[in-house]
Amino acid sequence: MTKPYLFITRKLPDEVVDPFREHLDITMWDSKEEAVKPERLLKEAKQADGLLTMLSDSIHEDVLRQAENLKVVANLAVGFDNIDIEAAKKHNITVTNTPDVLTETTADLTFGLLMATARRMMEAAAFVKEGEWKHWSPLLMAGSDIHHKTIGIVGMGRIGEAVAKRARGFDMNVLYYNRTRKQEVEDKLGVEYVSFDHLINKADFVVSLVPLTEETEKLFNEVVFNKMKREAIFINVSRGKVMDEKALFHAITSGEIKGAGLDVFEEEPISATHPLLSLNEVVCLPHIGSASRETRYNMMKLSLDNVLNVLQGKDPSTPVN
Ligand code: 8YV
Repeated sequence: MTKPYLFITRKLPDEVVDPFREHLDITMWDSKEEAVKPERLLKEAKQADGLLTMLSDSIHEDVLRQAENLKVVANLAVGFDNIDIEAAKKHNITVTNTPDVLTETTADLTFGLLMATARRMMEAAAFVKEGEWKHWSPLLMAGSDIHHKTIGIVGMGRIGEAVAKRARGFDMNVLYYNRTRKQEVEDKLGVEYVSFDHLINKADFVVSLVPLTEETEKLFNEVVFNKMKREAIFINVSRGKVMDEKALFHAITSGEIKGAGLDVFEEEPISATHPLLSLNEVVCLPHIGSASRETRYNMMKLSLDNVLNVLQGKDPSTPVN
């Protein structure tokens, strides 16, 4: 009997993929540098039973319509804004994601980025490395305190809750805004539900953890940055398109806010000439929220399990649609 065909849009480690070869005929895109080209992706989608995709693969209606055998798209991410979920439903294609396994790891990175930005760690490390540390002075690389400050979390999902837990460990006052109020999180962690405007006005650290949707696109814009405290630090670990980068650049350079820690950008990857990279007050990371070895292995394993389950007629453990 022929095995179902799975195309994986990046090279994953053989030790993760090989055990699945017993049940699946698997091809992986093998360039380590380049993303799979849309033409190749379409060609594969037309013949595949399953696709294992990354955020940078755009799986839109046009691909799904032509993918006659396709039964499952397993996205190696908790977010799925790269996939047209409505079109997948229409064509009876199951979409899965990787929630839970990346929650704590992404919260670690979020808090680390907040600390690195507030305490100017990247700037200070570069200062030492470049041989600039010639003497001590009272305000050398002085940053902002974190403990006992107010953090405003926009988007109280699983990762939001895990960030709130870390913030409480630092004796921070935690405000949050979410479409729906989370009473159980309030009871458990002593966090306070406020309006978006209140949060923007009061928070010393504004942390974006919202998914990218029509409602959240450019949610953090000129008007919003303008309402933040002058000492506020903006942290974005969700999606670049929820912020207006030009407005952010302007807000920092004109002193409307203090700085930003960014793991995501409007268009990724960014080049070395990106204007935000020229600012000492901004720490930029290459979208590594979930990038610990342990978590990435768990995400890959979960995605492959989801593919196999769907192709064997079983329910995947983390379906989106
Ligand atoms: C991705 C992410 O895992 O899960 C998400 O939604 O943004 C990251 O954790 C990473 O970009 C790989 O696709």
